[in-house]
Amino acid sequence: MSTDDEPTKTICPYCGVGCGIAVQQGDEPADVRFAPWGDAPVNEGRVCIKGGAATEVVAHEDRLTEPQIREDGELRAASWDEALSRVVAELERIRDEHGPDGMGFYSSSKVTNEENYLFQKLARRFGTNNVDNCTRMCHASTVYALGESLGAGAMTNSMADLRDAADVFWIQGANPGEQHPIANSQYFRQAVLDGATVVQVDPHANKTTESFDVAASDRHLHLQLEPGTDIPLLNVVLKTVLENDWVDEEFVAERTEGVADLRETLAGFDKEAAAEECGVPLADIERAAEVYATAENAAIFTGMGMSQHACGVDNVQNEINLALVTGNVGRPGTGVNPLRGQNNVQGASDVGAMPDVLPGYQPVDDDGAREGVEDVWGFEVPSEPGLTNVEITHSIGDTVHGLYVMGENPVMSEPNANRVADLLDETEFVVVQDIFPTETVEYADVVLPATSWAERGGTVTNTDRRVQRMRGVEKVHEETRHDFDILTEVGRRLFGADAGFDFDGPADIFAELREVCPIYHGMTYDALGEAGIHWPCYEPGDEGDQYLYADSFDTPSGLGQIEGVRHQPPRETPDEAYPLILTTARLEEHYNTGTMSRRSETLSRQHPENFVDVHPADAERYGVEDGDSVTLESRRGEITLTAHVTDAIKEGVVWTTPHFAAASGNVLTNDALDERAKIPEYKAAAVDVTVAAASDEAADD
Ligand SMILES: Nc1nc2c(c(=O)[nH]1)N[C@H]1C(S)=C(S)[C@@H](COP(=O)(O)OP(=O)(O)OC[C@H]3O[C@@H](n4cnc5c(=O)[nH]c(N)nc54)[C@H](O)[C@@H]3O)O[C@H]1N2
Ligand SMILES: Nc1nc2c(c(=O)[nH]1)N[C@H]1C(S)=C(S)[C@@H](COP(=O)(O)OP(=O)(O)OC[C@H]3O[C@@H](n4cnc5c(=O)[nH]c(N)nc54)[C@H](O)[C@@H]3O)O[C@H]1N2
Ligand code: SF4
Ligand SMILES: [Mo]
Repeated sequence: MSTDDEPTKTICPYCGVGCGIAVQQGDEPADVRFAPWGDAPVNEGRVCIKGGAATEVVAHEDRLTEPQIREDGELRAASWDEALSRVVAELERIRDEHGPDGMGFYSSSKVTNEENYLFQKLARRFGTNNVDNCTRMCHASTVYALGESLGAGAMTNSMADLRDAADVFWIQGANPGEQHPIANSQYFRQAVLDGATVVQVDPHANKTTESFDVAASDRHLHLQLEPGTDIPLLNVVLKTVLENDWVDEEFVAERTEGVADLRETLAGFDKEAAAEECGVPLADIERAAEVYATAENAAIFTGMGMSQHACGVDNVQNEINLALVTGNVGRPGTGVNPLRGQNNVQGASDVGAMPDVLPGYQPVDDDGAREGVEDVWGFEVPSEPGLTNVEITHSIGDTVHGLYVMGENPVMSEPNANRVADLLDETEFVVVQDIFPTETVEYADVVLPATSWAERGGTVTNTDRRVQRMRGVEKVHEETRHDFDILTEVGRRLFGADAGFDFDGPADIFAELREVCPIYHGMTYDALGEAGIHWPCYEPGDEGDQYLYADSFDTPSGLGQIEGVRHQPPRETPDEAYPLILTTARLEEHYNTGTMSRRSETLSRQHPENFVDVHPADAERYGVEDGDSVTLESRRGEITLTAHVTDAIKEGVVWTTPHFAAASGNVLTNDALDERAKIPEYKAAAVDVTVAAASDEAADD
């Protein structure tokens, strides 16, 4: 390809906003540069710092460039034939010795719909439903609550209608200013400039706070609560709504059920005591309740601060309660809106890379649904739901003995990382298919090098359900293979030719995918064009609604489900030995386990290493000064990192990130799971802080 060629239009590999960007390849394949895509549908040419820097990692010197096999403890280069033969032999051995449920398959929100589709089909053809993707660690609880109470585990509204119609943004446990920057700047900020009010519920001040000037404005509010107290906070809000007759009685009567249960739950509820538990003045919560409940259109954004708790489902249920009692669902500018994480987390789930559902969220234990899919696939699908990804890890050595890890880095992303490392060490066989030598690769028996996001085509689905096409430039490294090529080859070797893995690229795979995935059925690969199509798209020409539930909910009764919930403290709370609450969250310039962002010069400049935010009062209590090297210790391990003393964080709470291998936040986190959604409690653990070494400056004083 020469420099005269038109840039290749594709989709940003980072977050779920789904911005269009273009890639320009020079005469050398490794010369891969960013180019703007001016009329891209979601972002119209604008990108955040990550989108602009995305091409920096494509030809990075650390890329995995050839297959590897572990021999005498060391990884060595191997041919594709040798590596794939080993994978197939080990998978067959594990199936013979332990049965098909002896394998766990981690799928990836970083790869396309077609690749996720192939991967879950491979797991199911192998005979197991033990297949999951990172949505489990992310919005599993949100998806569960929204699915049960409204109908679909997705945003109720779209970025565009929220921009045009919302009068209030209630942002709880989400930081769109850093995690979904273009949604924030191009959509939500417009509404705020037009007069919308922001209520932010977060223990930490961040760029969302800054971008709306929340602290300085009389209009906006920041409720800086203690982590894990979102249920009592929302119960104060709900009780205030009930007391003041801010209930939308007509909506509640016609469109919901369960309000009596909510009234009963809140009957003896003590607002004063609850506010104290949250660490937020009661008057502030009451004012926030009034702002939300008296607005014409009020929208809720919900993020990891809500979902990543052992009570994650109930956290989100309480937001649903608030939206339903005030009639804030089913119109533009309202609803309960999870901004999805990775660029294809929505799609990975849509196409069935989950242990309990087939493509299109058809339950695996529904005989009719299974038969429909089996007719197309030509093999029997196991009828029992499989294990979720964290459950797979926790079952290693018990029922699970082998792992196929595609585009995930569980050694860093799962909670209680030291335990995860020990378990992976015990696993009989691990194959990792990635683009970089991740921390998980250190436990791999076979490493399969994939091409990166910029080098291949396929489709991805963004946070407001828009299915868009990615397009690839020429491969940078000859020996790498596209994930879809690797998977079709593994499928053919495991199950033979004509066993359902003979595909000729993404368009061919998409054609089968739409046969078994009703919500994608009306789309064709060609019809997606440059604008993409929103699901649900049952028949050609359908275009998914901008907002859901205008007339009814997709629940068995057609009514929205209200259900009172009570405070459940985090599984681990502070005590004398571990007196502080740790929460972990993200930075704008880094991305998840950092495999890509740490390798980008532009992105790693701002925060080259991990740090912990400590409140000035806690700093004084524990003798910590800004810049000190401190040790954070939990019951599960310890890390050493730099202290930032700042009142951006609530007193009694410390805040760090999961982005850095050298001081990985997940060494400390608790692996307690929400019972229903199985999401881990990344957002609350008890820790202790001690000074490891004073900063130079402090030492000089
Ligand atoms: N720059 C960047 N963008 C990303 C990512 C990234 O790593 N970097 N990751 C992507 C992914 S996979 C995801 S899922 C999304 C996540 O996007 P968000 O949902 O915004 O995720 P976080 O930053 O983890 O957490 C959001 C906020 O929750 C707050 N919080 C912590 N504990 C609590 C609590 O108990 N209650 C409340 N109310 N708030 C709490 C944190 O202080 C933080 O400000 O971002 C996506 N976009
Ligand atoms: N403490 C704490 N831990 C957390 C969170 C938190 O808030 N706090 N958040 C959780 C959340 S929301 C999420 S989503 C998870 C994310 O957990 P993971 O999905 O494990 O983390 P990523 O760093 O996104 O890993 C993606 C992997 O895909 C690889 N990759 C990129 N492109 C390709 C490709 O084209 N092909 C292949 N085969 N591989 C590719 C990358 O190199 C990387 O290794 O982390 C969770 N962990
Ligand atoms: S907002 Fe998300 S999709 Fe858009 S450029 Fe930034 S990281 Fe990429
Ligand atoms: Mo995520």
